Amino acid sequence: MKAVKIHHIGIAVNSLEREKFWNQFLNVEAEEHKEIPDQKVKIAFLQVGETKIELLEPLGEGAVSKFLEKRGEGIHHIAVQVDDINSVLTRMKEAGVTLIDEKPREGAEGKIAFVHPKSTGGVLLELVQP
Ligand code: CMX
Repeated sequence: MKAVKIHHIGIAVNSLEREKFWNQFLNVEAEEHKEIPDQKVKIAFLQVGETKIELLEPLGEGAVSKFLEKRGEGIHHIAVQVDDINSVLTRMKEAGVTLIDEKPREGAEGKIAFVHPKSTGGVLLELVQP
């Protein structure tokens, strides 16, 4: 198993209107907008080279609304693409890493699992296997 790349960086925003900044100054357009009701977010994906920026606007009370209340807008998570998410999760679990998802679930971009920031040096980590 190997980390393939930074798949995306999630930024919590009060409104997806923030994407205008990326349009205006960096010439990046959102490739897709999506609502993910079970995660209580609306997202915009902006492709920047090999990596995406995922803007996350809360859709009711959930992880992102809580983050915004506590910390304000900012980087919410970093998503690393891996080629074998099950094997990474198994090895992390065996090593006592705090997993939010012990098994992968279906996310916007394929199989995903979150790892708690307390095991990663304060950054919420998302594993993605498209
Ligand atoms: N990044 C870094 N630290 C974070 C954090 C984040 N995104 N969210 C919370 N924390 C910190 C808190 O500030 C807190 O720190 P202190 O103890 O120093 O105060 C600590 O982690 C624990 O916080 P908590 O209040 O116990 O836990 P929360 O209820 O805030 O939940 C988390 C935190 C990460 C477990 C929860 O947000 C979660 O399960 N996230 C995974 C799912 C998710 O984020 N979905 C939204 C995105 C979906 C998508 O991209 O599609």
